[in-house]
Parts: sequence; C-alpha cells; structure tokens
Amino acid sequence: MNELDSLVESATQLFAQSATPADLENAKAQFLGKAGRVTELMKGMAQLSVDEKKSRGAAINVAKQAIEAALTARRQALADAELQIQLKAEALDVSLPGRQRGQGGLHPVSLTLERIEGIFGSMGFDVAQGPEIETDWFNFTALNTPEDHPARSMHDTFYVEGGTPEAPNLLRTHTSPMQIRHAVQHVKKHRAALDAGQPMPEIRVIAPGRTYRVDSDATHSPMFHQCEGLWVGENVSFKDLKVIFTAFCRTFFESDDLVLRFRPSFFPFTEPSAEIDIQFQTGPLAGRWLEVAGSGQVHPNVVRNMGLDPEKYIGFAFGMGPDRLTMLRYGVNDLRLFFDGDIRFLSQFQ
Ligand code: 2U9
Repeated sequence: MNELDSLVESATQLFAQSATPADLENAKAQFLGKAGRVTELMKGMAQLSVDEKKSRGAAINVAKQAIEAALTARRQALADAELQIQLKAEALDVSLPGRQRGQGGLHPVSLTLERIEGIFGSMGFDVAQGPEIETDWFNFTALNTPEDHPARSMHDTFYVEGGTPEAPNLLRTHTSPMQIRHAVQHVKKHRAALDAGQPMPEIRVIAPGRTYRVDSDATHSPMFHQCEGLWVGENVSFKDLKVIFTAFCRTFFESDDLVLRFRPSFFPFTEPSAEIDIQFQTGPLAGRWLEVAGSGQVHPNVVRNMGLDPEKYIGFAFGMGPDRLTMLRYGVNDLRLFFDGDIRFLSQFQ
C-alpha cells in the first residue's frame, strides 16, 4: 500500500473512531486543516519539477477527495445515529390505551331518592319541591307544633337572618312544609269547585329533600334527608296507607315476603300515629325488626291549615329517612360516610 492509500486509510479509521460530531471535526483538522497532513503533502511538492508536480498533485487530490468522501459519509452516519436516538426517545406507542376521563355518578342517597320517586310516581304520587330556608309558620305552626313545643328550641335547628323575632327564618327540620305548600296550592286551584260543593281531586304527593337539625354522631348528621308522603281525600283510610307503604317497602328492598309492623307512637302533626318497622325473612338482616318510618292520620288542625274541612277531608302521611334506607339497602354502618365525599366509598355505587 502506498503512502497516500495508507493516509486515506488512517483518516477513514480515525473518522470511524470519532463518536461525536466534535471528535469528527478534530479528526478532520488533522488531515484537511491548515496544518493537516494533506496540506503538508501539498507544501512538500515545492521542490518537484513541473511534470512531477502534475502527477503528484493529481494523486494527492485523489487521496484528498477520498478523505473528504469518508468525512462526509461519517458525518451522515453520526447525524443518522443522532436522529435514531431522538426518534426512539420521542417514540409514541400508539397501541397504549387512551387516558380515561374520570366519570362521575350519582351519590348513593341520590340513587335512593330516585328509586323512591320512581316507586311512588308509579303509584300516582306527585313530587313536591320547596325551599330549604323556611318560615316558622310552614315548618312548625302549620304542622300543629305549638309555640312551646321542644322542637322549636334554638338547639334543635339552625336559625337564619331575615325573619322577625316572632317568626324567625330557619333551615327546615323536616320536608313537611313542602307538603303544606303543595296542599295549599292544590286547594287554591280547586277552590271554586270546593265552594260549589264539588269534589276535589285527591292530594297524593311525596316530598323528598335535605333537612337540618342540631345533631351529629354515627347515626345523626346536621344535614340529612327525608322523604315524606301525603295522601288527602274524602275516603282515604289507614288501610290505604298500609297498602301503599307495604308495596313501597317490598319494591324498594326487592323483597316480596317483607313484613311490616305499625307500632303506636306520637307526632304533633298526626293522630293517631305509628312507627313503621320492617322485617326481612331472608338475608343478613332476617328476623330483626327495623324501624324505617313514621306515619299517621293527619291531625285535623293540619288539614284545616291546608284550607280544607277536616270533617270532610282526611289525610294520611308518612315520613322516612332516605339516608337510613340507603344504609340498610347497601349494608353501610356509618352515616358519616355519605357526607365525607371519599371517592373510594362513593365509587362503589357506580
Ligand atoms: C303533613 C302532615 C303530616 C309526616 C310524618 C313522620 C310521621 C315521621 C320521621 C321518620 C324518620 C322523620 O326522617 S325521619 O327522622 N318522620 O316519623 N313523618 S308522619 O307527616 C306529615 C307530613 C306532612 C302535611
């Protein structure tokens, strides 16, 4: 191998050993730079004759071009390798599943309220709506709760600004005010017929919603839910109450052999009154009496406050706690879980 061939070979080798573009430029300088070996060879031609210069110059040029070609090839190889590294780092795995958008769902108590509304809706009941901030009259007076009744104590509810000292505004302690409002509207709508001695369509309504009391432990929350029902007509009886509430409980708990017990009790707005207990015949709660609701014949004073004659119209009412119904249905043992907002608890109901 002649001197020029071995020069090309050592340049090619040095270029191949250059791992980065900077190394490669240094290697280039050693051969093609001002003080590089090719330049030195050119300078070394000074003493040669014109003919020798021609042939020697041509040979050096061939070697120089070979070195430049090797340099260009190595530059390209390094750039390609760099690109490959970059592509690998930025690679997208299109087979990966997309990021899921968190999907919300209804709160377990809302699911219960929807169930209750569906069941009573199918039995011809309207769903009442009304304000959570109530007047003293709708929350207490209209419901036959006298001025000196313990339920009116400052300790039993939350009073809010805006009322008068005699009739303060308060957070409703039950959903019954909604039924009074609903009944008053209903009676107003049919006033002319009533005055003409004609029959009034029956009032059949449920009132679900948030209620408030000063109470807080594992089974009581200052904010809780209630759903009350009211059925007023000329020929309604306790039997009707028993039939619809039994049908409701059996449908709600999906248990056809569920047994109900009506146990005498007292409420200011009903007389007579009864607690309603249920008993499952199968399943984890079988054999125990579980209190699920209160009920009774609407007190004549309350019927009168609706604008109806209690001698002619009779009403039956019930009240239950959807929070407790939800606990029973799903086997939840602490009421506070419903209001903590813990996604690990709530997501189990989706
Ligand atoms: C009107 C007249 C009477 C609703 C009734 C109850 C009995 C009752 C409690 C059950 C558990 C409330 O959620 S709870 O704490 N309710 O025991 N509620 S009778 O009586 C009415 C309602 C409206 C106009």
